[in-house]
Amino acid sequence: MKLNIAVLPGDGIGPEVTAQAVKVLKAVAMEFDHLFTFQYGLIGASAIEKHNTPLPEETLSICKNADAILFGAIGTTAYDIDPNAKMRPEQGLLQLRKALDLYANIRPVVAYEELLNKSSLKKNKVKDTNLIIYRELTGGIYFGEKKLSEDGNEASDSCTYTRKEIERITHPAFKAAQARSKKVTLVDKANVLESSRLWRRVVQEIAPQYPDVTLNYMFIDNAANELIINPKQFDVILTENMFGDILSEEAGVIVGSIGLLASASLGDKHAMFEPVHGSYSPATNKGIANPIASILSAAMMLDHLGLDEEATRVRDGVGKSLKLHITTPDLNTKYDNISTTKVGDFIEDF
Ligand code: GGG
Repeated sequence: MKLNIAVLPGDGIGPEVTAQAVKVLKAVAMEFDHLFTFQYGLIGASAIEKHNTPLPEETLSICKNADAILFGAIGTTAYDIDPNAKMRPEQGLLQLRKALDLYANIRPVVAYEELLNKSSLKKNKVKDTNLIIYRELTGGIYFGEKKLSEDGNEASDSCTYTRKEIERITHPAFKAAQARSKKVTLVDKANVLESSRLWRRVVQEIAPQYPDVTLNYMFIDNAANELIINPKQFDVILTENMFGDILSEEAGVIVGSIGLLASASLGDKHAMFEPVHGSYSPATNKGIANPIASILSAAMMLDHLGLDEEATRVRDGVGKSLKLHITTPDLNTKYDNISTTKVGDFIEDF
């Protein structure tokens, strides 16, 4: 199979972890006799530095013409601490999601048997956790109107959702539940927010089309608590953009490290794959960043492209690395000095 993959390493630890995923994809192409070509593009802080925009036209064009996109991470401390920055690296990622209409962000959270003692939670609470977050990705407060008064003393961000935006993420979430444990939990703040009440109305209207799936509801504050107290109760979590962003980062606590969580961002025409974690600037080039989230994102890409056997080969490599403690320091208490590259090498050679 011939595939054209766009690679956007981004900022901070993004380039290091993405390099490991590309290495693994190259090994898979060799082993299974595929031809994968990789086209690189700048995005985020590195793009601002070179092109004075977080999402250059050239990058967008590479992505539009690719079969799939592998994304790293975005943002740097310099921008994080400067509230007056005229441009922000994160705009590059948000603009890209919008331009490609990547509305469904799918984030699996699966507890590895080998890592049960790495979780901050008790083993018996974590064991058998297997949930998936369906996060709406192109609407809500991240894309709403932003205002700052002239005197700089008042600011607002508005949260808007349309029926269509809710419908098009609700269907894939229910379909996913049908193939899993047949339970959808809609996470919202319907006791306070009008936009959440629209979510409830639309999801309640769609639910009867999936009679084998049970729908229940949870307010975001309660869900943040329940995710830690009893993660096993969840199957598919369906939620809006910002709540999904926060809940999926929280889920890193369950599995032992945010460095394990992968994601797919899907639209009707394009597909992008990226680790849940951000750019974690302080760790840049120290060799301590966990590449597994990026490598598992590459596995999700292979799944999406119908290369199931290849995806399994990558996941088996990850499983073996965890079993043998070939992991970066966020997970490793057994060996010192297992670097980002060494983990990538192991999974590449597996
Ligand atoms: N790989 C994910 C990443 O770079 N996240 C940084 C970030 O700020 N993301 C915003 C978002 O996911 O909405």
